[in-house]
Amino acid sequence: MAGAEALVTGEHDDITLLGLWASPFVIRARIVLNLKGLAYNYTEEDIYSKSELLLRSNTVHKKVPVLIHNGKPVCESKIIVEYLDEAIPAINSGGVPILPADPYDRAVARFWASYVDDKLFCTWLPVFSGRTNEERVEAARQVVPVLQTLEKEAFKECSKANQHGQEEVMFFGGDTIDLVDVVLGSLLGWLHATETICGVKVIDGAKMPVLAAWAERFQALDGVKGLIPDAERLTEYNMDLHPLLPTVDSKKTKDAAALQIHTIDPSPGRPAAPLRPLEMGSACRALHVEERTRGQSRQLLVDSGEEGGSSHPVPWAIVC
Ligand SMILES: N[C@@H](CCC(=O)N[C@@H](CS)C(=O)NCC(=O)O)C(=O)O
Repeated sequence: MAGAEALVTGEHDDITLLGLWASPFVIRARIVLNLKGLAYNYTEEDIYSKSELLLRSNTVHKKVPVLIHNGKPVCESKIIVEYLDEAIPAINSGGVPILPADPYDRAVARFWASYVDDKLFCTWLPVFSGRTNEERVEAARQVVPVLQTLEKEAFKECSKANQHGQEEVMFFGGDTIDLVDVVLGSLLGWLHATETICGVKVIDGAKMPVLAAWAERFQALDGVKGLIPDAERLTEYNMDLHPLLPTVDSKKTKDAAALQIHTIDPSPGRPAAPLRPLEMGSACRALHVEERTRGQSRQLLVDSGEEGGSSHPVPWAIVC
């Protein structure tokens, strides 16, 4: 069985990862590939113009990462991590198992890995997509107690720090890294970038000494170094994707003349047409403008800011 042999040695494995440099989900798959010393082809996807390969490899979600192992796609980052662990065991001295050997320890690791995705990531997400700085700051503040739970409960439980009686345990996996290290570690770039995005330091050594020290150790690992994007690059990417919406204060919005909105036809040679005027009623508190890029087309979403109010997607517009 040539296939089974290939799985054991890894020598004949053909591994491709479809990814996106800024994606924590992709980063976790890359960390595991690196830690296991596996050679793989990496293809950077444009998520606004997805490749045929991505579309046919992840027909359900059409998201990255997708691992393609000997022609067979595996989707969803935590499933990819577990798959790599099971299908391609440690193949050299640097290759470590990511899932704990004991079934109960595995269940505990899976619980906290899900907590990272379901609670930490979801709480943090508005730092990335929030429309105003206030929304971002509020989300960042809410992230802090979630991280404190990871520091106080998950780190102890997973690493068995209390049972071993060790002063300092290295990782969630104890002396080596495990699933929780990988899943949480893949978010470090964005957690650090939170400070440059909205001014809130979420992993603060003074308040979270265990987690801050763990983060330093994790990022310094061979196989992780170089994969966690720096805060400036992530912040720039974030601002391109989700620029903070210009907010026109209520005094100005009452004065319709202060606000002129024009569409600009995307096809060259055609004159800009005026956008139908926004209803600037007394309930109008603010005006939000958001540029969205979807595939080839660009849209400007103009939101009158009314309570439960309407948004007017237009092909392209300027606000002055
Ligand atoms: N639950 C998925 C999440 C993957 C995900 O959200 N990927 C994003 C990049 S960070 C993506 O491909 N987005 C493209 C899209 O939503 O169309 C996983 O763990 O792999």
